[in-house]
Amino acid sequence: MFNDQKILFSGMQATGTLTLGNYAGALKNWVTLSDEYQCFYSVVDLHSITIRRDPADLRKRARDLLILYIAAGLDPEKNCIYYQSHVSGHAELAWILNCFTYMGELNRMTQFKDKSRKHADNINAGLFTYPVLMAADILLYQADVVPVGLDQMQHLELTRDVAQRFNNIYGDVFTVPEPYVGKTGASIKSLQDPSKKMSKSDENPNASIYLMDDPDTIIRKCKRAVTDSGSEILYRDEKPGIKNLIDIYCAMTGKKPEETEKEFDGKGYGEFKAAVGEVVVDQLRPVQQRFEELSKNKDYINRIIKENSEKANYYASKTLRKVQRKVGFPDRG
Ligand code: ATP
Ligand code: LTN
Repeated sequence: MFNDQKILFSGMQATGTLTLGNYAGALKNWVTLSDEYQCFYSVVDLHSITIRRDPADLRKRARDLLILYIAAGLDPEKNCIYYQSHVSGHAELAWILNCFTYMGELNRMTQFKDKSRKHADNINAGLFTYPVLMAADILLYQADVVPVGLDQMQHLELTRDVAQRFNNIYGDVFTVPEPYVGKTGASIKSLQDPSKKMSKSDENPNASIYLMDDPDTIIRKCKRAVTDSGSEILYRDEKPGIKNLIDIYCAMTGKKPEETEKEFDGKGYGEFKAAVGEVVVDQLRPVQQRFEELSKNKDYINRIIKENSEKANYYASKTLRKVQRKVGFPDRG
């Protein structure tokens, strides 16, 4: 499509304030991957309205998220950073793919089951077909790889199945994407309950470190993180609290768990927790500073939004036109 680089697509919802889990498990890897791939990173706002949102709040969070992508180190001149709602092809392709996805497949999606339990008063059709929109996001850009957390793997499998099904009928229309699960930081857990993942929608603010938390708050949250009985810094499944803190430390420093165990051999939980807090503060400081600067630079951000949405629309419509032709819609002359 562009040069000989492979294509990568990923996206995040602007549903809350990003956590360290989102950063370590997604954003940080995105930055590394952006050297190797031609990347599309979307703020997936169409997905966001599957749950009722306050409009002003959604608009603000979506813009902050887009700025955060850049603040985290993604070059917006090189990567296509854009709002999903600015490219109508996502919704158009999603409709077509809806007609190639079975109810039975969607019924099996665990995220749908979880979210319908959580939002029992608003189990809308969008929530049900959410994975089809996600498939459209990916297939629209003919993505070769999709970095996702393990929680999204089922959706990616569905995307592959739908792409293959479509290709079997109409010939090679879609690239069948491969998942990419990062080596480090695959799953950061809640600081208050290490059996759950750290999540931006967690109601307990002490459970998550937010990317915009100030240093004192970060240090305090790390100190208060639940730990296990015993006193040694060991990377063991039986010690999920300490294991999680080691994962955080490793994600921030690039060190391995064994190295971390050695580094803190003979030291106590208190000292280790303080060290975790410090490395998180050090990592997040430049991101926070850049976010503040970029947020003030409205003209620059507006230009990025405009240019990148044009770029995304260009590539999206190429695929969309092809798909429309294949299924039998009339030519546009
Ligand atoms: P929500 O609470 O709204 O479901 P979330 O915090 O779980 O949000 P998502 O929007 O589902 O986050 O995910 C955005 C990206 O961050 C995905 O790639 C996901 O895999 C990754 N991610 C989310 N939470 C974690 C985590 N705790 N550890 C590692 N990666 C994570
Ligand atoms: N469902 C994903 C966000 C998402 C996505 C995508 C990720 C929407 N479309 C396409 C990768 C590729 C989530 O909630 N993390």
